[in-house]
Amino acid sequence: MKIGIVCYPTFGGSGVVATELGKALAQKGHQVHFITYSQPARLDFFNENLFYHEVYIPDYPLFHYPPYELALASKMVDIVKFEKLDVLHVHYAIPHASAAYMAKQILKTQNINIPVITTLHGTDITLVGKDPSFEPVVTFSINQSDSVTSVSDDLRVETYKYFKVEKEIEVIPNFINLQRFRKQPKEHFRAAIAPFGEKLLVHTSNFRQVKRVEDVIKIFAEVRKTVPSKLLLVGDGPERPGIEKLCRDLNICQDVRFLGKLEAVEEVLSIADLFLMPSEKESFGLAALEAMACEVPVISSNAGGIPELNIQGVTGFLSDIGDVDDMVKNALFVLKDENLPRFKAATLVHAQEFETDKIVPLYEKCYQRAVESQ
Ligand code: GMT
Repeated sequence: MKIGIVCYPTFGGSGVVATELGKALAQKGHQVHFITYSQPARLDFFNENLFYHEVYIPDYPLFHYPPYELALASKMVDIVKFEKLDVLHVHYAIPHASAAYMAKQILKTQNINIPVITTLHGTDITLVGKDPSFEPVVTFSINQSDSVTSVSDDLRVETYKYFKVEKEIEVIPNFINLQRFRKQPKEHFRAAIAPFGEKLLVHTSNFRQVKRVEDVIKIFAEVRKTVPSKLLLVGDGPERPGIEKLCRDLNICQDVRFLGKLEAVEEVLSIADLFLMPSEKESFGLAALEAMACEVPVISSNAGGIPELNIQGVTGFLSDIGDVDDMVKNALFVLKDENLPRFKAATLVHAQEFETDKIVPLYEKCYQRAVESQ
């Protein structure tokens, strides 16, 4: 098939999932066309089936807000026509689903029928989407999509709760490339970071409020009182200055390393003993799946779709949002030498259920159905 993929080309979860999906589809012989405003972060190699079309947004002094959605819709029209695409798959409802609707209507006037698949990723529903400034457009464009998928059952339920959606939403969970995300022999790295055999705790995120990075620090500050340990923080974002200050106030800076936006996160995960995800909201929790694939147990909140991924007492533990004491208790339990190997082994077994080869065919079937029903 010839598939157009629209996404945010950043390190954010939705962009990562869309890019990994495109790469997996290209490997299976489909022709995949990315339509984005810059090169997707993980699309940094050559493959004969992968194409990248940049959305150019003209600047004009009149535009206080450059009309990205219009430029995107125009680009979709152009690429669908010129490349003869079979299907358009847009990731993240705002503004991709509404831009796709506009493109579809324009193409209809030229007797071209293109099915649109919208994948909901989380914040497009639970945070920004339900804001009254966007809600009517989000509801409309979800209902106008030919197929709608969500990355967890919780997100599907939330979507029905907040929007008058008449469409059936198919749950297709996120997936993981186990060739890339696997425990690698990086003991030299571990020896450098934790020379006295300290345990390594890791958190990766975009350091936005919703991730509750403050809880990560509070959990770590308690854990290190009992278990000699270090904390590695991967990623960057608006909360970072406050988090750095908190580390200073708690006098734990010597045991906390800010690694910034690392591309090879699997190398850090390879030496980790515990992954912390105390998020306020999380439709799926892709970062936790990446950790599990590298055999790292997860201490998380029970927000959103996390319980569909992190299995209580098996791959880690879940606590109520903000219940730092419970997370500390659970972390100390998992980190015990007699418990850790069992949890590590279980995470890998569970991550295998989300392997690329098991999930990508679900998208292929979805495309096929959408094309056939045109
Ligand atoms: O978590 C973020 O802030 C980024 C966000 C995004 O839209 O890129 O991630 C969302 O989509 C990911 C991929 O499907 C999910 O794994 C994340 O759980 C989800 N984030 C939230 O729901 C807060």
